[in-house]
Formats: sequence, C-alpha cells, structure tokens
Amino acid sequence: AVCAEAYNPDDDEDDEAEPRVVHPKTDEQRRRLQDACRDILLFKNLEQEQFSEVLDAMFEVLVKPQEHIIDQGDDGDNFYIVEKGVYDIFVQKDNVSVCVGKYDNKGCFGELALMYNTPRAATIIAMQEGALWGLDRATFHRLIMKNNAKKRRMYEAFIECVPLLKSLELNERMKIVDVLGVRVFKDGERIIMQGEKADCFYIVESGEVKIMIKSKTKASQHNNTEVEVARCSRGQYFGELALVTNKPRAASVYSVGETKCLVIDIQAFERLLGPCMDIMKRNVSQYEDQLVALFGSSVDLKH
Ligand code: 1OR
Repeated sequence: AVCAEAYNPDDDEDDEAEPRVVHPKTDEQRRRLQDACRDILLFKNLEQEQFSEVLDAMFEVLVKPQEHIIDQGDDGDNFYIVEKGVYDIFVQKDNVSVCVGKYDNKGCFGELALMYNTPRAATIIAMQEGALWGLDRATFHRLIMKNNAKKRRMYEAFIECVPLLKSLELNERMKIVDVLGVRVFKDGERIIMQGEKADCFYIVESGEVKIMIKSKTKASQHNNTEVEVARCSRGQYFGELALVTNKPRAASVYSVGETKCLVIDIQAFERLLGPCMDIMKRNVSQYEDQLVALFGSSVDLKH
C-alpha cells in the first residue's frame, strides 16, 4: 500500500500547495516557546526561516496529572516539546506496561511515528500539571523531514567511519543521524560538568576535547584542582558513562580550540545504541585502569 511507504521529502514537489500553519502567540508565549526550543536537537540545524515557521506553527497544550499525551499503537498526530512538567515513558513488554524513562521539565517526544510512519512506539503520561508545545504532522514533515534529508547527506559519510557505530546496520546508523543535533563549542568552553545530571551523549566531529577529573582521593582535594585524564578527537565519543551507569557525570569536559560535536539525547541513546553497549562497557573498565594509574584508586568512578 502506498501509505506504508517511507516518506521521501525529495519527492515532495507540491510544497507551495501546503498551507502554512500559524497559531498566533502573545510575546510572552513566544518567549517561553523559544526558551523551550533552545536545546531541541531536531531543530539545531534548521535555517532561520524554517525555524521561525516551526515557531509559528507550534501551539500550546496544557496538561493535567495522569493525562495520556500519547498512547502506544496510535497513529501519530503531533510532535511535542516539553516546557514544564514530568512525563513518564511506558513501553509494553509481554503485555505489561513498563516505565522505561521520563522527561523531566525538558526534552521532546513523538517524532518517531511522524518520521517513519509507524504506530506510536511508547505511551507518554503527564505525572503532574504541565505545559507542552505541539507541532502538527504536516508541518513536521514539510520542515523537519526536509532538513533531515539534508542531515543524512551531510553526516552519512562521517557516521559510517565512527568506530563505535561499526556494529550497527546502515539503517540503524541513519536513525541516529535523524535525531542528532550539532553543537559548536568555543575554546575552553565547558561541555559537561562533573557531578551534574546527564542527559546527552557526544561524538566529536572536529576539534578536540579534554576530560578533567576532580579527585576525591588525592591532595588535590582541598584546592579542588582538576586533572586531565584523556582527550577525544574526530570520531571519538564521550558522555556515555553517566548514561550507562545512571550516575552523575564522573568528569568535566572542555573544548580545546573550537569543537564541533554531534549530540544525542538520553532517550535516543538508550533506544539506538543498545547494540554498542558492550564496546562502551569494555572501555569503561579501561577508564578504571587509567584512574588507578593516575590516582592510585578508581573510587572516583563509583560515586
Ligand atoms: P512516537 O511517535 O513513537 C512515542 O511516540 C514517543 O516516545 C516516541 O515517538 C519517542 O519520541 C518517545 N522507545 C520508543 N520511543 C520512545 C522511547 C523508547 N523513549 C521515548 N520515546 N525507549 C525508551 C528509551 C529511554 C526504548 C524502549 C525499549
């Protein structure tokens, strides 16, 4: 059936025929919306004009505790960005609904059914009163999918040669490209802070980062100095440890010169990088060896 075909934005020639969706907003609403969109990876490399069309088309959705925003198995209508509130993610496993994660006052969801023309892959329930911004399916297709086609062309070759992702199938790697965002960091800028809650994973596209640890075990304790433990450059990754261990960031990471990183959020990381978990775990035991060599113990990682 035609409707089962994957959407190909390059086939789209009746662009002009699609009416542009505009939901008028007050200045105050627009400000809140812009704030909520700041860290949305899917919007990161939209052209200015496309981005303001997205903002125009978004509409505010106020939700009550226990409200189902999305039910697994339904057709996809909207994409959502979290402005406020906590939302639990449930997935059916052997007929039981299991909570597999949550959005805590940030993030976005509902892109999968729109991108791949599939039924909703999870149920999303508001845990408290909250506010979301919705984007309709037609606008999502017209703007985000077009941009994703461009992203695939730009990053296909690079993603192919990231060692960590070698064990994935081509289409699994392309799904990573679909959801990643690109961020540029200035010389010396802190990308990750030790002790913070983790929500992203990074792959270096260009430049270099240094990984610094504040030791809890050394004399450096009282002057709080950081010790460099590693560097990462093109094709290497960082920020996975806290996502794998479910603990706060074990180190800080700084840009050395200007650095460009591909960024993947924690939900996409868990959904798409499962097959790479063994490689990452193997590398974690190397970190522990390095820490023993540096500090005489690896207790830093275990906290
Ligand atoms: P959607 O359009 O399918 C449900 O509607 C949304 O939940 C989905 O898009 C994602 O945006 C979001 N697996 C699938 N979808 C997820 C997941 C997820 N997490 C969030 N969504 N997993 C959990 C990863 C933390 C994998 C579970 C096996």
